[in-house]
Amino acid sequence: MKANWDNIDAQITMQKESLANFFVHYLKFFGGKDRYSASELDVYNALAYTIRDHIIEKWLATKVLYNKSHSKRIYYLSMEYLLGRLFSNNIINLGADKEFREGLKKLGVDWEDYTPWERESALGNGGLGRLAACFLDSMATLNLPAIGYGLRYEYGIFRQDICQGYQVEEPDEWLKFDNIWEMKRIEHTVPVHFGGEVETYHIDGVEKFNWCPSYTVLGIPYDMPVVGYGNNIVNTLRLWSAKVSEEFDLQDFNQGNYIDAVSEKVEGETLTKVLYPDDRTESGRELRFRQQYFFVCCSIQDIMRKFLKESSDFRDFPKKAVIQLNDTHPSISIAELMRILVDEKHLPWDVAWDITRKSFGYTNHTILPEALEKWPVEFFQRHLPRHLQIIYKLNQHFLQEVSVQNPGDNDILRRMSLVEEYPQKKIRMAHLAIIGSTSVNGVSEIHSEILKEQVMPDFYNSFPHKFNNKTNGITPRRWLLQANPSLAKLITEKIGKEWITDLSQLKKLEKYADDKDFRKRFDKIKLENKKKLAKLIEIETGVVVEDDAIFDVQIKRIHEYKRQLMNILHVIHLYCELRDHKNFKDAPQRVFLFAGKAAPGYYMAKMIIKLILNVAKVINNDELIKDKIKVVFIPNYKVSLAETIIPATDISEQISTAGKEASGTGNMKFALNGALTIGTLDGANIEIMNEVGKENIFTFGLDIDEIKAKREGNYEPYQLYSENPNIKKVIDLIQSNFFSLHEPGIFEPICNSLLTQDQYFVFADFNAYMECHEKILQEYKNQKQWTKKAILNVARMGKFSSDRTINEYAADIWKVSPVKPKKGK
Ligand code: T68
Repeated sequence: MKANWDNIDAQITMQKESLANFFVHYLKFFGGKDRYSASELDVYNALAYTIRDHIIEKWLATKVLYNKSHSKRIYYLSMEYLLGRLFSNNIINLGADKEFREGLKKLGVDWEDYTPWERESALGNGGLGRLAACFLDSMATLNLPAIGYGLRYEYGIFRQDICQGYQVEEPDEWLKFDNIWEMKRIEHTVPVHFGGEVETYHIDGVEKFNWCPSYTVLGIPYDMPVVGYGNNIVNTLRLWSAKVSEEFDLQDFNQGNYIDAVSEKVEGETLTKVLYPDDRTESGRELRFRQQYFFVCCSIQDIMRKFLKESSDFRDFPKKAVIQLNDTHPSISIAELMRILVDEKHLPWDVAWDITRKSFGYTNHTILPEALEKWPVEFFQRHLPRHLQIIYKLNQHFLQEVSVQNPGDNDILRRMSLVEEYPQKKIRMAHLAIIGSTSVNGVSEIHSEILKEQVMPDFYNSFPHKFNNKTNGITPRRWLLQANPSLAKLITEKIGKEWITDLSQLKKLEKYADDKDFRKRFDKIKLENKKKLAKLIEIETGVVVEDDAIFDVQIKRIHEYKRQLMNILHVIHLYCELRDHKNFKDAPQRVFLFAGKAAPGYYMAKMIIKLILNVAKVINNDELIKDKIKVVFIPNYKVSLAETIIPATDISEQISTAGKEASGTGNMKFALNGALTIGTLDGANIEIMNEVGKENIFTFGLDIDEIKAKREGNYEPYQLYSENPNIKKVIDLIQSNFFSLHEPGIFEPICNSLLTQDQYFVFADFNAYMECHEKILQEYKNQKQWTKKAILNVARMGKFSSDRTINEYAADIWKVSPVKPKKGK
């Protein structure tokens, strides 16, 4: 009998009346549970499956819509996605919030009670991974035909435990229970080859290459839906998982080589076991290199498969596909696409190169030299011998062009080469990404300028047209609508709900900054959010803080350039002042809140955590200061924690050494939720200042030119220490073991590094930072003015929606327009 697809395709619409039935169905027949046996996790699962059904209808329809449109596709390649929890986000984006609540009412189930049961997806380190997640949300919301590609790490970023004040890393077993938001797509499994050697042969006198790899791993895709806000669009995030092919094993098994076969299998499957927890510092590990190729090879095959459904003429490829590289991590794609076009599709080299260059865009996220990826040539020789040949040939052609343009200048050849010769022969992945892309962008105005002027000036001179800026943004759906529902409601009540998809609408709030009643409600919401945070702090750390304290917050990866150290030194300074002058008056309590993970191998960062925790212990228990300061370090920073902390914050610490933070996106989330920023003139802080107005942000410290001058002059931190009594007092106190009575000397490396090098100019900016905080405290006393400023911050954050960012990528780089269903369909 022939299936009747018209009937099968008929949509099962999820009415609020039927929701309860779906839920009960899942709980009973899928979960096998009833009122006696169902746990909270079972209820969560049944709720999530119910929502998933709703999503799948739209997912299928979106695929049909895109296929019919024959539009060019956007392929976003990122080794990291920090999605956070998806349950609430999906419900909100579907617009099913109210239906779901009402539909389940008769069962007495409130879905919001079950959100903590979802295991958070944390397949990323920090800003770069979270940006990718915001971009997915915006691309879906803007009807852009985009697919995100990534890796399905079995273990995401480690869980951070604190043991006697030290960070301890524990595995993040996020897949331990069912992952309801993924669907295995076994039919799209692809092979990935490694190792072996390259044979040369000739056809009609033309030299050809045949890569004979030594082993093969399979890439199995798992698809996750990306729900657009209120537009019935559901895009796809495809994550690859590694598995060793069975036929391959069998050969070895049959030869009696059981142990080797099994260890090879384990070896192959370790490829996607774990996310590398090092952000910004390249650990240069071979497994990471293989992970990158595995990722790229799976994704490019999938992209090719999709392309071939549309056309068989590869010259059309750039018209049908654009591949955006999220940092250099997936940049081997450029060599991989060349290999496919030249070796497998037998296109002439120049034609292949033309296609390749037109198809890629590259986003740079950092200028820290230690984060610019370079892979040893021997890794290529061992695992990707053909790719190495291709890179050498690309380099040869490229350097020929450079030398034509710069006759006699050997130095420029050395600087621009894809190959670094000394001290070890390495491939410079950023150079490959630049020559292989149509567009190279930075993530804030200042960062894009630094990229052109200081990091890649030779490339900028050769290809000025490629370089551009795309200032980062954040999704207002997660970072306001979901994280701060009361504020979102107040805003909607005043200006309507258009701001959710057009954040520039927030401008209309400006007039309410002078409205007493509005300010009162705004303050009340902040206070409620603070109460929630105070509870969380007590649960997580045991520290009791006052609900109406000033919450001063620095939450982000722990890194010297981000200067958590300057923050805690300043806290120690305030503590000394309080002890010395006992000037408590009726000053409000100040809570200095920190959270963030340190890379497991980053000793200094770990010691900074230890210092914060030790200082917290002393200050929080010192009765002499009458609880005027509390210091809190909340362990295991993650997206869901940020969602509680940010809406409760008064002061957002964005204090990196000028020139070091490419953009920052936390800064945007705080300001959008009405926190005032204390920040350096770095990354997106500068653009935030330009939007909110100088009078509504607290900036301080050396700017990039001044930092540069200091670095080039002879900066002597020791002199600053001996001349500045505030700095001296703080450092002497640490060195006296006041905060480390039981572990004397443990903070010597920190003090030493500051006194002898102070690479990130903590001492140089200390006074300015201190004075800025004094100003903040004065201004906080005038609550009316403060709230006014906070409201103006919210009102002027329109620019920092990731919708704006993605619209710019789509228009300037990708040349892709939204795909909308035809009216009446
Ligand atoms: C961040 N970079 C930037 N890198 O530091 C931040 N690196 O200023 C910016 O806002 C953000 O990117 C988004 O553009 C990172 O987060 C990494 O996480 C990373 C991970 C692995 C290797 C290198």
